[in-house]
Amino acid sequence: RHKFWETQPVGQFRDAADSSLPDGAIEPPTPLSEVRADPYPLPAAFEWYTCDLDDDALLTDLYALLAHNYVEDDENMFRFNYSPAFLRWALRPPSFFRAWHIGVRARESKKLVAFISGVPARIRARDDVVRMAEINFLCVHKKLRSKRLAPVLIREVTRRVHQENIWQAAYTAGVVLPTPITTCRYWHRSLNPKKLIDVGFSRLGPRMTMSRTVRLYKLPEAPLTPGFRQMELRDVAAVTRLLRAYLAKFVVAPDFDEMDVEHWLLPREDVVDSYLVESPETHEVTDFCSFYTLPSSVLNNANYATLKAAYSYYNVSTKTPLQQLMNDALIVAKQKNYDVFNALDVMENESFLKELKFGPGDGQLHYYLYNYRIRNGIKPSELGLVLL
Ligand code: NHW
Ligand code: EN5
Repeated sequence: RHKFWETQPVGQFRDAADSSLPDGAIEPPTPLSEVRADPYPLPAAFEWYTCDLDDDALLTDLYALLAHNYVEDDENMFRFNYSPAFLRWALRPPSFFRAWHIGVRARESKKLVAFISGVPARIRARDDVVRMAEINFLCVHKKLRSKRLAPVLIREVTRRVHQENIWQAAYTAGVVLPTPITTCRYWHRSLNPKKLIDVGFSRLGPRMTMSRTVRLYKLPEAPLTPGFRQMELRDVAAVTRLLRAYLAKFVVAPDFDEMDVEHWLLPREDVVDSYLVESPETHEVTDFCSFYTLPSSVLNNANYATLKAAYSYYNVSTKTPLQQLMNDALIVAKQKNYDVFNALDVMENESFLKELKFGPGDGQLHYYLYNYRIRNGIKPSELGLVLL
């Protein structure tokens, strides 16, 4: 059934019941001298192209490839529209490898027709901190689908990751592959219900009028928690301490240091937003919340071209109840003109979703590890990892 995935060191559906297999690597590393030295062959009309994200022309081409060919919902009403600034941020964390930004171009026209990327990360599974690649932005142009190009891209990124002596990877997908470590649900909190209904993102509930719906989702003008403010560079050490202590509670989570926190969580306009609570008395940083910005193109709508969505990222509460903290996140997202606030049922998110009027979406997100087995998988609430 899975001609490609059956050949890969991933949990196989047929082994799912076998709890005698140990946690950890499925196959051992091979000596670097045995890692294939040259790129996998592509069909003759195409060539590999290592992307330079400093190059504005390349970035524009990558943006356009994804804006027209990347992920859509199951009814093809919306398509992710990652901004150029977001792509630069997502692909250039501390110690990134340029060789892991892999394009495929048409030899003749030089048009970018496919892409896959990896970035390095330390990810902890139980008590094992593992150097991994986070794989994302796998995309094949719509006109080149179902020609088995994706397996070539995946093998090539695997080879380039192996060349850095890294043997594990983490990735998410909306489709079921062998074998998820866990399956999460998307939840959505309307901020601009009228627009969401107009574009078909949500529906008017039974026995609900538009004005009742608008009232239902109304939020205060400004955050309510005293000491709630944007994160700044001077907060990196305190946020790192808070986040490390919090992520230690989960079975699978990133192992962030201060450099990671500075990159992934320091606010960048229209890319990532982070807020914290600084105690007005002690000036201690006690709570933290963040979201990233990922608009979707609205396909085939006469009135609107894009939906502005915020996605819950990492949140930590020690003094302010998580529900109150996330209510403030909703308030600032509304102030900043987002149409919807999305969250997965990971970490402790279940504790605020219903209370804050999030509703379950029709999309799921499956989490995967490559060459790493976790017996019997984990629950979404045991997962402390959010990929972009
Ligand atoms: S998930 C988003 C993926 N992208 C999209 O959905 C964009 C729209 N779709 C497309 O561009 C986030 C194409 O449909 C794609 C497939 C390119 C998805 N992951 O070329 P063929 C990520 O980026 C398998 C993995 O004919 P296609 C994470 C499929 O099961 N595999 O199909 C990426 C089949 O294999 P099988 C996927 O439609 C993680 C084969 O591809 C997949 O023209 C990558 C068919 O290939 C997916 N999302 O192109 C893995 N979708 O065995 C990283 C389909 O079933 C692994 N397939 O026959 C780790 C690597 C690093 C290791 C380092 C140690
Ligand atoms: C790799 N990083 O399906 C990501 N989104 O629910 C790749 N549904 O937006 C994998 N279908 O439920 C991504 N509205 C996998 C997700 C792909 C995109 C996707 C879903 C997630 C989504 C919306 C729109 C559905 C349109 C028709 C949805 C209902 C919202 C409603 C608001 C009010 C309260 C109840 C829920």
